[in-house]
Amino acid sequence: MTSPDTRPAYYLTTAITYPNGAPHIGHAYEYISADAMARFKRLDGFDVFFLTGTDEHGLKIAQTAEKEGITPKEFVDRQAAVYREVHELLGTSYDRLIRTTDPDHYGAAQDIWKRMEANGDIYLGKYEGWYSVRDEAFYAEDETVVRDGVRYSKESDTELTWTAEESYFFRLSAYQERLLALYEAQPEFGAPRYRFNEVISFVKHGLEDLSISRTSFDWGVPVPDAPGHVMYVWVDALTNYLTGVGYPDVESAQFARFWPADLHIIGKDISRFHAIYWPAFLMSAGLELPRRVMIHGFLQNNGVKMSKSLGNVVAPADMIAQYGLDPVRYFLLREVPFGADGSYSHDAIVGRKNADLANNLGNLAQRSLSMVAKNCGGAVPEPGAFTAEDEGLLARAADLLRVNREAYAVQDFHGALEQTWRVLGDTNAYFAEQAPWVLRKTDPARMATVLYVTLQVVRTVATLAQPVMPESCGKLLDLLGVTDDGRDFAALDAPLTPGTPLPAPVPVFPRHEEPAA
Ligand code: ME8
Repeated sequence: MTSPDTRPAYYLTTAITYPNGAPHIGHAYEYISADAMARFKRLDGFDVFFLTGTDEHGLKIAQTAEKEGITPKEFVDRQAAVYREVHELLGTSYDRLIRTTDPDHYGAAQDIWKRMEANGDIYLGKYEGWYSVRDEAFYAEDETVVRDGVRYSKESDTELTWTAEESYFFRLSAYQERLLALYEAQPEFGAPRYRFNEVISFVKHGLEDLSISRTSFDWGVPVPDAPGHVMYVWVDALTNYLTGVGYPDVESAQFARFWPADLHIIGKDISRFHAIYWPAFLMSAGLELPRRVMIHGFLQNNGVKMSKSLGNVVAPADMIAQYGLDPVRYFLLREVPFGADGSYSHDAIVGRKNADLANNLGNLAQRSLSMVAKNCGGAVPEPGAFTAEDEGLLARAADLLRVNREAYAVQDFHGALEQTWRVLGDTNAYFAEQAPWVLRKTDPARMATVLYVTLQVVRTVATLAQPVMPESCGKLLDLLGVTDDGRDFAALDAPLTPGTPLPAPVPVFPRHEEPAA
């Protein structure tokens, strides 16, 4: 008999991507951030379920497939494979890659619909309005603008067409007070605060009922008992978060364990869907609400919006080929405070790769490990008595677990890395000042202590940075003689064991090299 899992559960998701076009670095950014979060929680003793995937229904997909002369299903099968490859490339440690065309998802979407209907929140009406195919959303007259005879959404600058059709509606207007009460009672429901405030003020202005079915096309989940109607893609899409953990089987062990979700990570353009529609649907369906919606910003190329027409859309594969996976992961999470908009450029990436990784971490590790290999019999050195300086540095390293936990609790990846690297910077200063290469001749016992302290900091940093740079930190932990079962955060309680044999050191964080012209 296996013993029961006593680990606390943690369930997180990314948005599910529209697989219409080619993956870009904005998608990679979201996957990497969620992956770091998932890995952090696993290393911190949680039983994590990490869901990501593709959003495969809707008019836009149907139209793109038609243009290519294939069926929507053929199109999404091909595109889902493209996104699966991106996840492979990024090393995303997902537990399920959901597709909204997965058979179990149809049952889930229809089940939540029936629950909302049974609660009296769905009625049949007629919709007329300005519709954006790209956004799969209707806009009110005052949210539109006309240029050269064409009407656009002010918010998304996408083209609009006047659409009139019979449609089912969700009584969103009835949820204004309950949503505001939720935001009041759970101020951490949306973050960062400045983005959540936009959502709150939108709700305060009043909510209109939401059109939630379409009759003009059939590429979607059929509305139960309503021939000709398919679900509005957002009802279907948001429900993926339930399907991923076993819904509609609410009695299942998986659903009981993981729902409600602890965290939805999404971009700023879809905050309303996640912080307004989603909790309203769940309230209507009598299901528990997610604990937190973390809204990240948009990435721009050299400060310029990425767009096909500008030809500045960077494919994740190209960026990784140029700089390496872990430097890209580190850069994206270190450079931009999570939540804010950010920018990337060649110089900025190379700067971080060389300064933070090659110099601050790689060089320190390589220098200390080489000295240990040559002068300490290739094993973790035996330290003597610690000086106040040694103690101070070791205490700061030991405190990094708390610092990282606090930062990850609010998805402050940037802050976590900044503070961790500050200790590394101070360790570099310590190493230079203590000059163990001089001590080698004058005081070998003191040299051993300095090397031990340095290795202990490097080991702490390598352990805590695994969520961001799994492969490189894994290699570094190999060099430090840390066994596979000694790499989680609980293992940080025990310092490195003197005498542990170490493999011959090899550099782990190379400097950036420009490809030969
Ligand atoms: O919105 N920088 O899918 P999507 C950072 N299917 N993030 C970006 C970005 C950029 N330049 N561009 C897009 C959808 N994103 C829906 C989601 S969830 C139930 C349904 C983010 O493929 C975007 O904000 O357009 C979103 O979180 C994710 O990438 C997928 O966007």
